[in-house]
Order: sequence, then structure tokens, then C-alpha cells
Amino acid sequence: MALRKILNYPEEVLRQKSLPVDAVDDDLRVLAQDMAETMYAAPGVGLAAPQVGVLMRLVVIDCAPKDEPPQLIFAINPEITASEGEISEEEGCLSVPGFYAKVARSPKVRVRYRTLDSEMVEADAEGLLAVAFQHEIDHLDGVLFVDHLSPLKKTLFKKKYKKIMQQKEEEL
Ligand code: QAP
Ligand code: CO
Repeated sequence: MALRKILNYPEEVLRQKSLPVDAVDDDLRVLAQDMAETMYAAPGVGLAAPQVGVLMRLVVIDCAPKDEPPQLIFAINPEITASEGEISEEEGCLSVPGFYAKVARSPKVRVRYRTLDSEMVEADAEGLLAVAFQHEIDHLDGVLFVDHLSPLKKTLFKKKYKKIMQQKEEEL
């Protein structure tokens, strides 16, 4: 088990489309475990393979409340098969450290994915978990949460993010 390096915006790899996984092998299992470890260490509630530089359709999610047991989900080739409603909740991203903004998403989705045991799962997700699936699946298509902001808010984001990154460099 090892921690992987999380790539940050505006890294080009984050803009590429990830490829479907066709076989679950040991390399994929190691990657999945490393991603989970990296997510928990951050800490975060979701991480997609392209964020650690691997363009494969694999995400890890754990949205369990802090006072409850972990609920780690490994989702291979995840898809949203149905969605309803709209909410706007504050989001962040491990690849966009220090910046948070409200993004419009569906509060209820149906997701389909393969597990690490190659089993097909179709399940309903609500609330934070529903948002997490939408956010992580976006990563597999090269989309970041800041892409959903209005042009004005995106401009403000770029200014703010520059400052956040400068501050990080000064801290070193
Ligand atoms: C995606 O995001 C997500 O800026 C996962 O400094 C977002 O885990 C799922 C994080 C919204 C559900 C709802 C962000 C940690 C973690 C930061 C994350 C930071 C440290 C983000
Ligand atoms: Co993210």
C-alpha cells in the first residue's frame, strides 16, 4: 500500500478522458487500494484515478459521517443511469485545494458500476453520496467542479486560486 501523488489544477491530465476498465487485475486492485489510502490521508470523501495520473474509469468514495463506520465504495466504469431534482451544495476537490463553491447537481441518482469482484451493482444514491458520484464521474470525463461555475465565478475562481497557490509556495 502506498500513497499516490494527487495532481492539482491546472494539470493537463485532469482534462483528459479516462478509458473503460475491461478486466480487474492485480494492478487495478493495488491502484484502488492506494487511491483509498490517499483519499483517507488527505482527508477527502472521493478520488478518481485521473487525479493520481491514471486515465482509467475507477473512483473511490467514502461519504460516511465521521462518527460512523467507513463505507468505502470502489466503482469501476461508473455511470449515472437516472437522476432527478436539483440542489446546490458547496463542493471542493482534492485537485483544487483550498477552493470551495456551490455547484448545481441532482440530489438523487441511480448509479451503475462494477465492483473489484467484477460484480455489477445498480444502486440509488442520495445527498452527499449522489453528489460525490456526479463529481467523481465528471473527473473521468476531464471535467472539474469549477467548470460548472458561471463565467463570472470562474474568473473569480482563477484569481483566488492563484493566490491560494502563491501562498502555498511561500509556506515552503
Ligand atoms: C469530491 O472532494 C466531493 O480543497 C471529493 O483543501 C465534493 O474529498 C464529493 C478536500 C463534494 C462530495 C461532495 C478539498 C480536502 C477534499 C480541499 C473532496 C482541501 C482538502 C475534497
Ligand atoms: Co474532485
